[in-house]
Formats: sequence, structure tokens, C-alpha cells
Amino acid sequence: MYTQGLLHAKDDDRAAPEPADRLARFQARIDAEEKIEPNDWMPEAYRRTLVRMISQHAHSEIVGMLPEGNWLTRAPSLRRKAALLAKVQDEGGHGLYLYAAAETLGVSREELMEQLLLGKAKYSSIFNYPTLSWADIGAIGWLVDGAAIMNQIPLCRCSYGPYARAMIRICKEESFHQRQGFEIMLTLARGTSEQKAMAQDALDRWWWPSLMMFGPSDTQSQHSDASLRWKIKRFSNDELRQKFVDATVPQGRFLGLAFPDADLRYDEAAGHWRFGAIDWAEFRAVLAGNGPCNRQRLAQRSAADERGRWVRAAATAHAEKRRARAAE
Ligand code: FAQ
Repeated sequence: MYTQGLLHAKDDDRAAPEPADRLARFQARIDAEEKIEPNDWMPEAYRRTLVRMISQHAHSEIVGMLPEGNWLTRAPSLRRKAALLAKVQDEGGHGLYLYAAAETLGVSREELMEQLLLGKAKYSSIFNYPTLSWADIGAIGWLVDGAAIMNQIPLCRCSYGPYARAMIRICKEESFHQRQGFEIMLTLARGTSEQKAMAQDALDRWWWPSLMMFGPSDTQSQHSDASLRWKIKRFSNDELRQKFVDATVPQGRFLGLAFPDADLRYDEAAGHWRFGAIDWAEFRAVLAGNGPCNRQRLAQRSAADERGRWVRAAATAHAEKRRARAAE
């Protein structure tokens, strides 16, 4: 995509040593809140961090389409179906902007997709949990998109221009996603006792995995220090998790639902909702490929890739034919 002409420049840069004065000038630009653009010099570690983070984010968007796509044919009304269809399509679009942003760093989409399908690339832990009832679609919108927005609003100020700009549009769409989810939860919570029980069950199952979305605690986070210094991240994992809990607990109480955490309490002095211990063993197991749906998700993505092969081949042949005709 827009990497044409950038790839060689990056290869040359990567081979070159990174002198201290160049690194210092780069950090000074970051400290001055200047945006780093694809043709600018950047330390190799900065580039690698961005490729890792943006590609994991892109993979999360397209794998995240699967648990929701599961309910497209079973949405309870035409209105619900139309909204869910639009949301799932938005997520496909987010994946595209993000793969394009990663491509500006000199990595191809094919390469990134291969890493995903071979199980070498990570995507968000949250998408390895199953969607067992319609209420799960409400809980995903309310909690998962809610957590995604909390994490992504600061990314609109990320020091790397293409990622920051992609995030602006993505966040606008995520905000609609969060509202559609909350509205489903509100309808269920105000419905029959069976509907309220469905909403409660969804909250019980999605609450802790949503808190895990923010990543390991600050003491365990390997990449946070460098990412904060480079202003890729603006807040630590624990800071964002706390902001999410503070914003979401009052919403759950408004719904009349109970959070599955006996230790949840309001700390008057600090102005924060304090929450219980996260099960990091579960988080690690999901990251290691042993969550409830890891294998299913990758199998579905591989099948989609295989089914789409002829479309990509036909589109490429068509583009080549047009290019040749234009050159005649
Ligand atoms: N799941 O040192 P840190 C969405 C990995 S989008 C899996 O703290 P970092 C939209 C991490 O990659 C959701 N892996 O790492 C939607 C690293 O592994 P590595 C995705 C995780 O990068 C809604 C290792 O653990 N959002 O939901 C997770 O500084 C509804 C050590 O961690 C983004 O990707 C996890 N939860 O902080 C779609 C946002 N947490 O690479 C459909 C951008 C950590 O060394 C439906 N990303 N790891 O092998 C970020 O903000 C950051 O990358 C963090 C992690 C905060 C996720």
C-alpha cells in the first residue's frame, strides 16, 4: 500500500548503527509531541514495537468479528441484526486501516496474516471466549468495546502518525459499538426475569476477561516502559484498567446487575472502585493458546483465508490487466 518506496529506505536504515545523537534527536521530537511519519528516521526498536502492537491490534479486530458473527443469523429482530451487521463490518474495516498502518512500517499484510494463521502472532485474549447467548453480544459491546475505547482514546495521541490517525476514526465507531451493547444489556435487564438472568450470566462470564484485555499488571508488563517513553502508550496497563473499572461499575449498577467480584468496593478517599485479584494464570493460559476457543478461532480464520484465495487472485489479475492496459 503506501509503503511503495519506503521499504528500501527502511532496509538501509535497519542495517545502519543508531548513533546516540540520532537517538537523542528522535527522543527530542517525541518529547516535543511531534508526530513521527513513515519516511522519518526511527530507531529499529521503535519500529518493531509499533509493528508488534499495530499488527496484534489488527488481528484482534478481524478475529473479534468471529464471536459476534456467530450471532448474525440469530439476532432477535431485524433492527438488532442490522446494527450487529454494521458493527461486525466496522471491525473488518478497522482491521484494514490497521494493517495499512502496519504496512507503512515496511511489513507486508501477507506476512502479518501468515504469522496470525501459523499461530505465531498474538491477538486480544478476549476473543478466545465463547458467545453462548444473545446477552453476550450486549456484554461484548458494553464491556469489550468499552475496554477497547478506554485503551484506544489515548492511542489517538500516539507518536506514530499513521496509527494515531487510524485510531481517531476507529474510536468514533467503537463508541457506537459500546452504546449498542449497553442498550442490549439495558433491554435485557429491564425485561423478563429470564432476560435479566441472561444479562447477569453474560456479565459474570465477560467481566474478568474484559479486565485482562488491558494486559499484565505494570510490574509484569515488558513493553510499557519503552512505549511510554516513546509516547506510543500514554497510560500504563493498570492505569487504564482502573479507569475502565471506575467508568463501568456505575453503569452496571444502573443496569441493576451484580459484578462477580466479592472484593469490589468504592474507596471514598481515593475516588476509585477497588477490585479483587485477577486470575493471571487464566490469562497466561489463554495467551499460550489454551483458552476455550483459541483453536476454533484460528481454524475459522484459516478457512476464511482459504475461501477468499480465489477472490484475491482474481482481484490481483484484474488490477494487473488494468495496469497493463493503461501502460499501452
Ligand atoms: N491479549 O508488555 P505488555 C478490540 C501481550 S481491540 C493478548 O503489557 P504492551 C476491538 C503483549 O502483546 C483489542 N496478548 O504489552 C473490538 C505482549 O506480548 P508480546 C486489542 C496480550 O503491548 C471490540 C505481552 O502480553 N487492542 O477489542 C494482552 O505494552 C469488540 C506483554 O504485555 C489492542 O491491540 C491481551 N489482552 O501492552 C473488536 C490495542 N495483553 O508482543 C471486536 C493496542 C498483553 O511481547 C469486537 N495494544 N498481551 O509477545 C495495546 O494497547 C497494548 O499492546 C496492550 C499490551 C495494552 C494490549
